[in-house]
Amino acid sequence: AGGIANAPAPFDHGGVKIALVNYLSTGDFFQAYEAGAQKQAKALGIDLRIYEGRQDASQQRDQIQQAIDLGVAAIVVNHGLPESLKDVVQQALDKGIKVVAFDVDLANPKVPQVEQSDHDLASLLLDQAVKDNGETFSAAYVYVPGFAPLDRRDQVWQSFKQAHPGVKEVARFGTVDNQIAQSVANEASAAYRAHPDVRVVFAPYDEFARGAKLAADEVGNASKLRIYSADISTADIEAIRTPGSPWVATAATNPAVVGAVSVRAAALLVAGQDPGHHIEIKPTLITRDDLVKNDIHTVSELGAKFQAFRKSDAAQVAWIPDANL
Ligand code: SR1
Repeated sequence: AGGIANAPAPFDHGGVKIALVNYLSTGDFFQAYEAGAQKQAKALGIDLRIYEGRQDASQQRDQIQQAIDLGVAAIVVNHGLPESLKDVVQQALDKGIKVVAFDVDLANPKVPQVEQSDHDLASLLLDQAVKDNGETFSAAYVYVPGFAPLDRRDQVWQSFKQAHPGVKEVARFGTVDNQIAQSVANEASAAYRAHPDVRVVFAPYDEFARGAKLAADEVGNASKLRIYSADISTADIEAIRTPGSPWVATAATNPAVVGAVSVRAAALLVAGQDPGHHIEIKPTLITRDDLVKNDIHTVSELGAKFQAFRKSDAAQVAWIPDANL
């Protein structure tokens, strides 16, 4: 790949190798994240090596080791289990390789952390849940501990319940076993049958919301439920828009933008520039009413309405070309 005129070294010559090492790769969010990372890499003349994630901590460690051996200039670590990554990431840093983490807290001052402002994301959803359902309702909560974004969203859910004593969490379940949506649907069906009073499902990951919706369709309680999720994809938009769908709102960024930001942060480090330690991409609340009123069917149509779905200023400087997402 060629160099970029007026870019600092080594981007003025091109051919910079960067690795994107994933823990999770399946599902709309992660596919769009990778596509955004790839587009930003192309615009920067970066040779991006993508290592697929199979939710396997030891495989992810091996892949980081492989990236080190390949002599990459930087590694973007996308999700993962901190305890299995910290030492191998330190080995990369010791060799002068730059590291950026998306949604995994490596607790290392040399590793910038990219996140989607998860506290804001959960607050937007829960404020909307109160607007739609009032202060008193029985809720089902979909959660799997150990994932940084889900843990941050969980902190907001715990404080929300304390501040809203009329909200009762009557069921909690969750899994990231493949296929995630179908596995969650199996658990959700059992929960809906055991707790017919559930009116709200807080499912802050789109695969969870898809499962919660599938279960409602199967159990036949969709007309009594409202599901609040995180994330957005074109398939999610169609599921939310379906007449009678219980999935009424989501709080989301464009994952392609998040992927592009992650690569830009790595590029800045490689160029000896500081992207900041905490890099946040702010989410937007999207309700079914917004989608229907504005006749939005795809993520790119969403971008026409909300600027935040087209680009972010995070880790952006003049010499970095637009990713053209
Ligand atoms: C299993 S963690 C899933 C979350 O990671 C990203 O932050 C997405 O927003 C998704 O909800």
